[in-house]
Amino acid sequence: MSNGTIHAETWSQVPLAPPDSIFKLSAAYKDDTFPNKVNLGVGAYRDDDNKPWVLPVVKKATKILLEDPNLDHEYLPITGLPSYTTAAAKLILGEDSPAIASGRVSSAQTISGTGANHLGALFLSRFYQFNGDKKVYLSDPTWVNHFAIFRNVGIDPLTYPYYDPKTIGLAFGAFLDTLKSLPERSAVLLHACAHNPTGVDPSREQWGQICDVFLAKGHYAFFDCAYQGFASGDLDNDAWAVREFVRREVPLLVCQSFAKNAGLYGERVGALHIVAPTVETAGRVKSQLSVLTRSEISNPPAYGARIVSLILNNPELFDEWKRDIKTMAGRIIQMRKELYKLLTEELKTPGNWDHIINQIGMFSFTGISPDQSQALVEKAHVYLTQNGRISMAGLNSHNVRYFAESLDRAVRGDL
Ligand code: PLA
Repeated sequence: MSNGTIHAETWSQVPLAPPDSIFKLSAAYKDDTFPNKVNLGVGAYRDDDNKPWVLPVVKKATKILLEDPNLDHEYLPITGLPSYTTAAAKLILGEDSPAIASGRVSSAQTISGTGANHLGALFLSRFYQFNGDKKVYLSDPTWVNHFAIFRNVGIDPLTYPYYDPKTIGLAFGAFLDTLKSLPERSAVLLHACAHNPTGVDPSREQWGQICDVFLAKGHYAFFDCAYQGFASGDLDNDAWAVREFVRREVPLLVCQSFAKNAGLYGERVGALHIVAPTVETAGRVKSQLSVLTRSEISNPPAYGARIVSLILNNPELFDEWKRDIKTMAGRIIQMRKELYKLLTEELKTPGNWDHIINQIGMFSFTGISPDQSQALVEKAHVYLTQNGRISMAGLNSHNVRYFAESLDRAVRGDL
């Protein structure tokens, strides 16, 4: 039965969605013909010539992989490449992790960090014994996609105070008080390191106090770790909070991504690790991760996981990778220093800019207003998210001065 009217009305009720707040910036930047345009939107590493950087260790691993006579294109197991997930768990939880030693970690390979967040959220939605309605508490602010990821699986995302605009730092007192006031056994998302978008992380002492509250209230820690290595340049350092929570036996899971630290953005290499209280529980958890994965993606993509597996399981490649990470983290730290110097010493931009050097990781939360951000995009061809977040990796020795001058003018209202 063909009916033109019905056909024309199909999907007529679908509302037009706005473009993605982060990826729309990459598209606009690409289309912009202004020679001095600057892309500080998406958190993707660029070298000093503004080029995507294929890590030398990734090039080596790729060569090994392609020359392997046994390479085939079969399906991976449903929960992923075992040599990858096992090594990935060790990378985040630690070589000597008590949870790994006692067989209490259930790991599944995921479609990068986003897939790990999704699978973790889906697992919680199905199996977590929520204290009342399904809710998760996210830092205010957080990676904007967290909201949609939890809503997609029927978990209501709420926020806890995290960032204090007055100090451009952590709102630690309010954060801790809120954790204490939440219902027992609340699910709380924590950024493992290099908080996105603020670049503000708790100190070790503060993490200790956060952990105390999690234990006292029986909260569930949903760790998102998309930037291991990017905060300090050291993989172990950046995993400290997660390992401390595991050591103190807070119930938790970790979402892991190799997009940033291995520069494998498009390969979508990630993992979800759920730390269970017993080996027996871990087995049941893993069986359900398998069922969920099977119905959603059947089994994960092989290529990126094979590359990361080669790097993690070969001591020489692993050492080389650590050097590559230091190169990336080091360049970002250098850019922080240069930007800070330009704003404070040369341009004498009004305001305090200490946060530029105090914040860590891929991003800086500049503290400028949405209007000032908008002016930078529209008038200076500097692309950044409306909340004033800049991806430090988009700055380099050639454009940092142009950016500093544009920011200075935006702050003075001269753009
Ligand atoms: N978690 C956090 C906190 C992130 O910032 C990102 C990526 C992810 C997870 C997911 O990354 P993946 O799926 O690529 O592993 N955030 C980026 C990109 C870099 C994005 O928005 O997807 C960002 O610019 O915020």
